[in-house]
Amino acid sequence: MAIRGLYAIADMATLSARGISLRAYAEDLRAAGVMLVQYRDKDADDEVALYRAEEIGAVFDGSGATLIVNDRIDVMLLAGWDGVHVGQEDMAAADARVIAGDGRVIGVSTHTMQQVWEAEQGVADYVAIGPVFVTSSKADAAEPVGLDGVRQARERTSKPLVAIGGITRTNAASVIAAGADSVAVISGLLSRGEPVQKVARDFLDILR
Ligand code: TZP
Ligand code: MG
Repeated sequence: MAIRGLYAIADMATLSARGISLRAYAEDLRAAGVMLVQYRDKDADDEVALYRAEEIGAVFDGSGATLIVNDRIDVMLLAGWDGVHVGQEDMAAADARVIAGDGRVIGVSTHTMQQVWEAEQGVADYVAIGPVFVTSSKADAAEPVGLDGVRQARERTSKPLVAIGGITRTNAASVIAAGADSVAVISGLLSRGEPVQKVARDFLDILR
């Protein structure tokens, strides 16, 4: 499991709003060499979510990339994906571990230092802290924790630390310098007038 560098999120609501097809987005990420991808889809019913996961899976087949589903452990199992990401209001990481078994990746979202500490004690494989900066990709996002929040989270966990929220090519290096192992990005990969593949390559270069 390599939770480091660019963690590209395929957020279906964001892609739809921008008129980008999921397949085209996934193909761009793969062509750029992205090795860590999350499929996030808050609106799809079960059948559609599984279909979309399989579509992404087909694009990344043979790439060795780590594929993680947001929320839907059933989709992870049925699509044969590598892991699931759960938030504070989702299935507990310990319960996800019972279903997923030891061979899968479980990530957990945190928004406070107390939650980071709890995640450090628990069974999750990595800890996500955020939002780091202001974000418009999550309607119910908590207050940004800033770079200082990343530093404090780093002090509280030895697990791979993923930073999320408002991360761009401009601020990504500062987030890593603050202690994150990986940056999870939705809108920062979608720059009008620039191909996703190019933006993803920029991120990979910055994070190398
Ligand atoms: N959790 C905390 S912030 C966020 C999530 C899912 C959204 C990140 O999106 P963006 O566009 O990279 O700020
Ligand atoms: Mg969730």
